[in-house]
Amino acid sequence: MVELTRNPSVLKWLEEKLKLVKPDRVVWIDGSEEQLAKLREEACASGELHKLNEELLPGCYLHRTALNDVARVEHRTFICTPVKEMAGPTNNWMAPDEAYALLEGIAKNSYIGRTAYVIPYSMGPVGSPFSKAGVELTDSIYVVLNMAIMTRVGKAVFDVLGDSEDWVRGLHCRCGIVEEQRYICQFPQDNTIISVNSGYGGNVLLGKKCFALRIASYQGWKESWLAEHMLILGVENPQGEVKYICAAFPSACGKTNLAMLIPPESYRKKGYRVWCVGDDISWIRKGADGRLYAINPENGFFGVAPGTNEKSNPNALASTKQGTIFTNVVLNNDNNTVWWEGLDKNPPANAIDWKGNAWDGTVSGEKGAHPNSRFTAPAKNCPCVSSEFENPQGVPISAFVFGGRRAKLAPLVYQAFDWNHGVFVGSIMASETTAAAGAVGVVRRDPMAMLPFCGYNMADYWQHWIDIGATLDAEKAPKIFNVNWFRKDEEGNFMWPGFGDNLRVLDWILERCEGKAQADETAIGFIPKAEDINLEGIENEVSLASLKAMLEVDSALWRTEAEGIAEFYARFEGKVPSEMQASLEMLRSKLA
Ligand code: GTP
Ligand code: SPV
Ligand code: MN
Repeated sequence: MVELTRNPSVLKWLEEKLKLVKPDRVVWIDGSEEQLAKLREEACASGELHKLNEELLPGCYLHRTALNDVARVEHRTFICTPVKEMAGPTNNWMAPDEAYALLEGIAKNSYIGRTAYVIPYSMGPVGSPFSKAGVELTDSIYVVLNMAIMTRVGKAVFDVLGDSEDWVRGLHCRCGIVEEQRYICQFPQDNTIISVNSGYGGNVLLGKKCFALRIASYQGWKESWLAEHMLILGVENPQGEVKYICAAFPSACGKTNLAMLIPPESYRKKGYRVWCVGDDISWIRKGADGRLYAINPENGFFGVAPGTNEKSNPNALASTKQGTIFTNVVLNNDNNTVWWEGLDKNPPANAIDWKGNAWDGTVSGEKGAHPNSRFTAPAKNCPCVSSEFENPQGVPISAFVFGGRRAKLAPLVYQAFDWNHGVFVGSIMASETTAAAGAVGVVRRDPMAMLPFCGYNMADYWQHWIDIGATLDAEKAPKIFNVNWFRKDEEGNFMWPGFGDNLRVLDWILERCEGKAQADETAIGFIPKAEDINLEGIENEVSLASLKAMLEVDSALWRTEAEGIAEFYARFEGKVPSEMQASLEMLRSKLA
């Protein structure tokens, strides 16, 4: 085996892990196209991947997971800190000793007859001051090929790491994909992740949720930065100035869509453009000029396929036209391409569904693609990828936007009174759950869209947000907002057209950041005057009356909500920062 590094901590860890899992052979991933091409071929030969039509989808592949392994498993995801209180009431917790014993027992000998792949990867541009290195040991070619799209992989990562011990250890073992033995464990104190018995996305691409959010949020707490479940986009105005926004929405609630939005025609004509820096994760630090800067630690998009189409998100669709791995979508046998619900109105008749069964989309009552089926696409494919995508210093952030799926209650948009109130606004996020986390449509609290991803006690995390704010000059601190694209009318229809039209709301947000647009002060925050949301071109779709209804603050509903928030805060047993308790009391008294 050709080792790619002499870093003693890497070699020692690998020796230990390889002794445990006992592979037949070890392959170091050097990041070369030649090596990846060989692995793709091997995966096709074994059936792990299916090669798609080279003319229509060059370099693209389809993969189907096991039927029991189609999404993250939050109930089997653990934060393993020395004491339970460090993980907090919103995380599953296991004592580190117990977790190591349990998982090493499962991992033991699990690579026998298989190949071990050693993946050195960087979250963030290699060598950026924001970036961090990881090594993932896996027995899955699918993981190698996905990591090669989602992160920067190869020898350069080791060259920058040198002999440092500051890298994240990640062990992934497919084992038998046994649901009852599936564990996704994070050990923040040890920079370590162990994932067993899964082959699905967020459970096994360890650079993503396990490292870039759970471990990184803990590192950020210790090192004074933030790791967030946020997209990053740039809005370019007709004068050519670009302002950047970070937005946190729960899984499958519109980050990829917003990050790549195409401005409505009236905006396009004026010269507005939107640039995508990231669609899922932000790492945020204070820059030398006192502003907050963000990078996207990833290098690709692991996006929700269903609903992605030429109208909803043409940029995402374009991103999947080459070098993409599709997971759990429909295979169209007629032309060896892929299909999913919401791609177009012509489901293939001669097809294979995500379960691997023959499927006729013209008659079948069942869905052909899994609701959480995904594409893994290189960021460089995206037609609107930002010129700042590789900028090692990141981009300066003007606004933070929080948002969830709320059929009622949350208005289309509102602005927090100040930073600390903004932390409160983020903390009270709630959303109807989606297929990304299993059960669909239940309202649950999801503070900052980080409920499944915060690697330590969420009360400490809120305090960390407040502490970061305290280091910022008020005029340099990003302004904080909340949006809700998902409000429904009495008949259950979405009231707001969403997608590209969301730029109309971002427009108001950026005007507020510049101190331009007007607003009304309400109990929950600043609400736009309906006339200030630009409806040019959609006047027939959205009436002023309907817009006013979307901006309404229903005091009775909010009073109930405030009690729900108080109950949620009570779970933290006195640890919720006093600034947030004060915001809750202020809300209650304003609503009374
Ligand atoms: P993760 O990758 O799971 O973190 O999710 P994401 O937040 O990137 O989700 P994505 O953008 O893929 O959202 C997918 C779902 O949100 C699809 O069902 C879309 O149809 C829906 N969606 C996105 N934007 C809008 C919108 O503006 N309005 C409405 N009504 N639905 C939207
Ligand atoms: C999410 O669920 O928020 C995702 C997909 O972005 S996964 O990588 O599977 O977590
Ligand atoms: Mn996500």
